[in-house]
This record gives sequence, structure tokens and C-alpha cells, in this order.
Amino acid sequence: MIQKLFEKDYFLSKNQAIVIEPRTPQPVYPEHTHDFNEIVIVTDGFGKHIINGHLYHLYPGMMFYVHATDSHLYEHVKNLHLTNILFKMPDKFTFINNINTLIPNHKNENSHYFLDKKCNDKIKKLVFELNDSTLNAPAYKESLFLQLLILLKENQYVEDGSGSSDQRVNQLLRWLQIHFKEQIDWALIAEKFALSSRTLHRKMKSEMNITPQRYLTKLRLAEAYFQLHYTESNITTIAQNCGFNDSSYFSTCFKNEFHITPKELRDNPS
Ligand code: RM4
Ligand code: NI
Repeated sequence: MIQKLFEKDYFLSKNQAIVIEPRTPQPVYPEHTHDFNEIVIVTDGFGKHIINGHLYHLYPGMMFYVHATDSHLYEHVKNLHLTNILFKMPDKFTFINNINTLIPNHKNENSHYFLDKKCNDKIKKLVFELNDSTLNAPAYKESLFLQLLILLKENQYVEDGSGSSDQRVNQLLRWLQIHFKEQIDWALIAEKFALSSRTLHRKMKSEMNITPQRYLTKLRLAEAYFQLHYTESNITTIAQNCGFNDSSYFSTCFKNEFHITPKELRDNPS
């Protein structure tokens, strides 16, 4: 039975349409739906977010929208810090309407975005004021929320290979989150996002202290761990599913990453 969360447990009054729930950290949290919506900003750490059956790896600087009826959960969290912005259904807002036009209405693929770092301070400030209980007038809160929605919308990356090179690196990372199971040709991918291989390498090293190939391997291994744990597929199939052609190479990488072999994990799920 999927748990359902109710607004009466999170919102103080009928007039309150928005509430900030910091999750520092966000623990593992089981699958649930809501009668309210969420905007989630990842401020620190890592984790897996599974929403409507789709897996997303969370990294600092990402954000996503959760519609009330989406069902989602958090897994494999590692110091995951989230700012959770809960908001009621649009008809419960008094002063602003049509907020739906500022929120993507997709169900899965494009619900996760990277945010441009340059708007971090503005977001922080708006979240802080939204959370300030000395300024409780609904009109004021709604106006802050409206500003936040616009700011988020304007600073999300789309995968069109445009923008600054930092933005394009972020687009590429997001693309990889979706396509990591496929065979990756780095030269082609770099070209797709208008980056030279050297720039890609240098930016990832300096920003994340990781090489592109290592990052790809991490995405694949995290998925493999998940499949070993939660599916019945055999190890060779899982290796292939996750983009590894050679299952003994897969086992070596897996062991390096998790200090346990795929077989040990399968035989001994903890
Ligand atoms: C949980 C988790 C859920 C959210 C509730 C309000 O810790 O973040 O996603 O719906 O809080
Ligand atoms: Ni939720």
C-alpha cells in the first residue's frame, strides 16, 4: 500500500498555501503520494530519486517538481540535503492564479533540472523569506512564491546545446543521467553539447573532481547496485543492462566502488 501524505499535516492553516520543509538530511523515504505538490532543490549530497518508476540520480544544484499524484521515494541517500517547498493545488491560492503555466506538466522525463549557480543566492533569499513566520500575510507569501517559480523556470537547463560552457556541461551531465545505459562515444557527445573533449574533461575535473568516464561508470554502477538489490535478473544481464559489455570487468569496477562483489551483494542483501 503506497502511503499518502496530507496537507493538513504540513500546512498550518487554511490560508497557508506554501510551506518550506528543509530536509537536512533527507533520510531514505518510502514510496508515497500527496494531496499537495512539491518543488525540491538539492543543496547537498547524493541520492536516488525514483518517481513514477523512473530513476534519477540526485546531485547538488539539481531541482525537480513533484505533482501531487506522482508517487516517489528516496533511496541510497548519502548526506542528501533538500529544500522541500510544499504547495497546495492552484485553486487554493488566493492572489495568484495560473501557476500551472510556470510548472512543467509532464509526468516524468523532464521533471529534473540543473540550476544555474548564479541564481543560488536569489533562491536562498526567497526560500528564507517564504520560511519567515513573522511575515505571514498570504498575499506576500504568494508573491514570493511567484517570484521563485519564475526564477526557477528561467534558470533551468534544457538540452539544446546552448548557453555558457558551464551550462552546456550541466546539460551533458543531465543527458548522461538518462542515457548512461547506452554505449557512449565521448567525441560525439561532446560535439552534441558544443564542447571540446578537453573543455569537458577540464570542467568536470575542476567542478566535480571526476573524469567524464569515471562519472559514467559511477552512474552505471549505482544503477547496477539498485538492480542487484531490487530485481531478480542475473548478474550478466544486469551488467549488460547498465552498459557493461564485459561482466568480469563489471565485477572489478563494482568491487572497487562498493567493496563487495556483485555476487556477494546478491547472495547477501543487507
Ligand atoms: C518527506 C519527503 C517527501 C515529502 C514529505 C513532506 O521527508 O521529503 O517527499 O513529501 O517529506
Ligand atoms: Ni513527497
